[in-house]
Amino acid sequence: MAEAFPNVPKIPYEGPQSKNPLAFKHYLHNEVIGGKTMKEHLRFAGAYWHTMRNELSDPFGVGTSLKPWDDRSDSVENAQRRVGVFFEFLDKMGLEYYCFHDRDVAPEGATLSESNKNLEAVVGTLKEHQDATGKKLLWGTACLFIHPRYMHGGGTSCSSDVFAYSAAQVKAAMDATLALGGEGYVFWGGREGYTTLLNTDMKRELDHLAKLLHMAVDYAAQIGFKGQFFIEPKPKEPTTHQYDSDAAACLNFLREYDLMDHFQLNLETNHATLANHSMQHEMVVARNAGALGSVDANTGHPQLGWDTDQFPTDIYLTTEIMLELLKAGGFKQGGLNFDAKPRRESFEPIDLFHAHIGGMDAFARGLKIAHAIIEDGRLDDFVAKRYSSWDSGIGAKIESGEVGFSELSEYSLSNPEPTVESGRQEMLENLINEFI
Ligand code: XUL
Ligand code: CO
Repeated sequence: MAEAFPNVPKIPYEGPQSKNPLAFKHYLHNEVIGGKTMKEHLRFAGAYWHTMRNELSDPFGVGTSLKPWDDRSDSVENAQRRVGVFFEFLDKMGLEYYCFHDRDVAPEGATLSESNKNLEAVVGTLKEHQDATGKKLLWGTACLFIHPRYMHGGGTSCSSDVFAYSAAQVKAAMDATLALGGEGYVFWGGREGYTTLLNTDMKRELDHLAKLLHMAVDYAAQIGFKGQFFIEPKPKEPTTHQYDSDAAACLNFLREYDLMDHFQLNLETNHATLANHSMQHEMVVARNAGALGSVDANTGHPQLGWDTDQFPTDIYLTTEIMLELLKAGGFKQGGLNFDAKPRRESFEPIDLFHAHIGGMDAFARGLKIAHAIIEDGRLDDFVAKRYSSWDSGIGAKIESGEVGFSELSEYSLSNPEPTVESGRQEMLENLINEFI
């Protein structure tokens, strides 16, 4: 097949002085930072749905994206041709991993059995390209939100037939993920939420969602799928309220339904923003629960209140993400998946390259800066010192459970008024800026 991007070379590293828009300025895949290469730390993945399938439409206008290789038909041949283009893209970008939904890679057929056959055919093509290039599948997932049958949800639909269909679709997507050696499998609750409580039995819907996840865990054991399951929190869009609204809500759900041993979180920056949290907040919540699994790397726009899925370019953001990730010991089966699309006005194939270069460079800088901040030690020392009253004396007794209200009343009555120290937020913000 002729190249889809004949004018784009394999993106080289040229360093910070380079003015070449098709070169990395900071991402040098084999540069070692703290004992691991950048590639090993960052585990970048390309998102099939945005890169190959996003037409860049918005509610007021049709798609603008130019994809000369795509005949826009729903044929399996067209789907298979896209795979070749995608792997050329991954190769030229130096992306080691990719992620997909079943329906991005293969067309939905007239029946479930036709859809399954289409998926199997395209999985065969994906496998051939993986084998030929060494690229790997980070995670797979099932699209339980586009087709009208899922208007009331998949696992949380009011219809038990739709639940059954969802299970069938997840089964096929898990089979595909296993066949491709996927390192993970994601559940993003596409329409698992409600539009109005007037027609909703929330308890029943949540019970059913948990059933679907338990079935997935059982099926993984049955087929020998060793990948990590992830839940991806998001508070709204498309529904008014999504049950997996943020990291804390997901963790509560996983604990309530005895799923903590089987799931970690796949956190997405734009979803954190929609939940009125910072991404760092979501990362800390997940890390504290030992459930920081994977990251969908993107960002929203401060003036737009929706899921704009922009490429991450903010160095403060990538630094915060990498700080939390390094503290969590890095990725195991997760990675940094660019769940992001160029703007509608950036409609040419070359824009896909600029977008990913920017995101990868921003994370390379975030990694270097976060590593330097940790090595420097002043930030961690400050926090440790701030809590040092808990390391001995009365603090240690409280933490170990040796004392209760009576002892603490006695203690406070016999001691002077407590003194407290400044939180030094501004000093710490300046400290971070020393490294940016
Ligand atoms: C939607 C979203 C999804 C998931 C996978 O906002 O982030 O693309 O990442 O279903
Ligand atoms: Co996502």
